[in-house]
Amino acid sequence: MKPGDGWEPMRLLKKAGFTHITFIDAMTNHIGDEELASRLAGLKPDVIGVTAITPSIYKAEKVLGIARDACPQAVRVLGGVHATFMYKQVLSEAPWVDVIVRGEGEEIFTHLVTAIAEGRWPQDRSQIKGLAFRDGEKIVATQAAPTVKDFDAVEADWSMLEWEKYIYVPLGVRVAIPNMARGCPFTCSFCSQWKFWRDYRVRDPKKVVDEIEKLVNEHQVGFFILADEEPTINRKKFIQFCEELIARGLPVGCEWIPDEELRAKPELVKSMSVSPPLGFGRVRLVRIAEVDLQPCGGTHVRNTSEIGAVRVAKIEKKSARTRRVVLEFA
Ligand code: B12
Ligand code: SF4
Repeated sequence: MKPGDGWEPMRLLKKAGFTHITFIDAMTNHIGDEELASRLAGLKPDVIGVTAITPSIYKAEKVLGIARDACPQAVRVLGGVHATFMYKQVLSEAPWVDVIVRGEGEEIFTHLVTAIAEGRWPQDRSQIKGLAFRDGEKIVATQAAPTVKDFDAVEADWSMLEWEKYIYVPLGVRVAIPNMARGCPFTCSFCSQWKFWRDYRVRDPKKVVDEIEKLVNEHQVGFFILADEEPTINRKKFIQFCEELIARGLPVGCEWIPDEELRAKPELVKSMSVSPPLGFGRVRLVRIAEVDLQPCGGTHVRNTSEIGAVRVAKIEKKSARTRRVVLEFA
């Protein structure tokens, strides 16, 4: 797992009173099978949840196989995009998976864990929406659960992470993936995302910036990837998001590095068409708090709020994957 992967459900679980949660990131911590088995046996959990995208599905199935041997009393749950679509195949090839949570995990997982805690598992499982499980030789999928309607309330439980382990290598800073939107208004035939999230929902940009600010202040995160398929589709919200970020008044500072260091770190150059002035022995880098660091020889404000109010004038499509956001003074 990496920051963002599948753990929004944890926050809702805690809210529902299930506070005894342990998060194990076996991938990041290079935890081998034996060590994992002994940690699970020591924890004696009631429920074990694992996430997977397609490339990690066999590993995830194996982890739940280890869980079956290490703590057979626990209910073994698999969630995430692969199992959601491929539940028949997964339950056939890994019959030790007790149940699959299909789609958004927050509410379904809370209903499932509540049923387990109240002793209603497995007899009530067919009443819980959004599940798939084996019933003898049959594979049963219950009715699809509704999507999460109060998307603004969705915020990951970032306190569960050992932050020093989640580094965006090119910049050497901590990385997080806040959720800005779910779904997509388009329906490209090759894409799973609109089908997975179903309703297209965008969070209140102010709340996303609040979350980013908290991640910067509380966990010293320096790099963000927005979990959002196409942030510029909802222009109004994306513009609000940019304006809100600017309005937070993040400090702007300067640092100097030798020319050789910049040559060794080409990733610091973000604007392909403007190369930084080399040949003077050292290059000035401009740092905007933990948000940005790049070479620039021009004049700068000390704080983004000194710029005053700005608005996004237009968003130009420069290529299939690149947008230019043009700002102007309000
Ligand atoms: C940001 C991102 C990245 C980032 C960070 C990845 C990371 N590991 O965090 C980067 C750029 C590194 C990346 C890389 C890759 N990515 Co990517 N990525 C995304 C993106 C845009 C957002 C991920 C996210 O944070 N989503 C928000 C979280 C909350 O969603 P979620 O994890 O699915 O969890 C929800 C449910 O699935 C469920 N759930 C999930 N797990 C569990 C577990 C339990 C027990 C329960 C109950 C519920 C549950 O509940 C959650 C809340 O509702 C998604 C698309 C998307 N919008 O999700 C693609 C996506 C996950 N990536 C995808 C792919 C293919 C990859 C790569 C394999 C690409 C490649 N060829 O290299 C690599 C794999 C890297 C890796 N080892 O993880 C695909 C996976 C498709 C598939 N068939 O599985 C996706 C879905 C995009 C797509 N449609 O193509 N990715
Ligand atoms: S996320 Fe991208 S590829 Fe998928 S439906 Fe939307 S526009 Fe198409």
